[in-house]
Amino acid sequence: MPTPSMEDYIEQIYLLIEEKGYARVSDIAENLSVHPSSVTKMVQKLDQEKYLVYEKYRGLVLTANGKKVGKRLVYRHDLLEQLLQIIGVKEENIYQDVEGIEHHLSWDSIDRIGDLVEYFQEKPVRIEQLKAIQKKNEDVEK
Ligand SMILES: [Mn+2]
Repeated sequence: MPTPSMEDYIEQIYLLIEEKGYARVSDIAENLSVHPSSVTKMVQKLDQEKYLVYEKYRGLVLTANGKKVGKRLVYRHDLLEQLLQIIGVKEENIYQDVEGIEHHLSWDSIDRIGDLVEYFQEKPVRIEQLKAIQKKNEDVEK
């Protein structure tokens, strides 16, 4: 099992390779707001644990397992963003909140949240009903 920090790296590497076709140490460092030397260290660790293959002058490639894990981590992140959007969390809070919670839920909870998101998406009237409750609670707070 990757640690939360390893998960952040695998997730970013997966996204970069999806977007650009490759993941450079400098891009990973920028996206995670860390020093490039930290990236090099973590990349070596991820190489040892067989999530990727790292060659200093040729860049890095995810292994089959690294891709599988990366795909699941990106799915988890996107799903949690969808959940927060549906329940009406302000756009400016969504990314940071997901970064804060994503590592701390079991896959059981993730799958149940998947059901919940589907529940709302299946019938948009359910989202409207939730909004009506929020409106009522906001009025009470005022
Ligand atoms: Mn994330």
